[in-house]
Amino acid sequence: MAFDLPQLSYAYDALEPHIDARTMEIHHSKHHNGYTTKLNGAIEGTDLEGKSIETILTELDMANGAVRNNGGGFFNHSLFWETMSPNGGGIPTGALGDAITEAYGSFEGFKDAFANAAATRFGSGWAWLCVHKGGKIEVCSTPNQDNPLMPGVGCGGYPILGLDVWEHAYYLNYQNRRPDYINAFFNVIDWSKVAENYEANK
Ligand code: MN3
Repeated sequence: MAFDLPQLSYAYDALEPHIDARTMEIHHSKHHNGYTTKLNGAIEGTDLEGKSIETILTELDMANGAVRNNGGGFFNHSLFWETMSPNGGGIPTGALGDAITEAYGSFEGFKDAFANAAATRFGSGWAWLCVHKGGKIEVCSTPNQDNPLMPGVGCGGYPILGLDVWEHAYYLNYQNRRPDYINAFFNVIDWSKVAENYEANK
């Protein structure tokens, strides 16, 4: 019962010019594939084998570096790919749109908070939009491949949107200009998928 590298629902060049094809190819076929293979190696023959990735991360022993890094890497990238689309962008509506307005005053207020979380994450990590039980949303960030499902990361709820701010996610196209990459990300966010994640986990 090993984990499989998820296939993308769009081509590597589909998110251009916002995210370039070469970055997408390396990111998915090398980085994400590597996390997947190493996660499978780390859980093989242990009592974690056969559990869902959500259960593995929620119950994680944070001292288990191999599962923390590679289980996080597997989950985080899977969420990342599925919440982007060549037809993305725009502004969320419905219950998710309402929750964003309630928490941040407006979509622009949310965008500023999310972009700030992504820009100020020192070194490598992720920015998140999470939903808490009851429907409240929260923006936060974590280092490395940690994520909000893991215990004690100081960032709670269920992640429904994540932005990878490791240099491997943007360096070929944006070099050191992380804020430009963050801004471009908003053009490819698939808000219908994020809303689906919100409804499923609120
Ligand atoms: Mn990455």
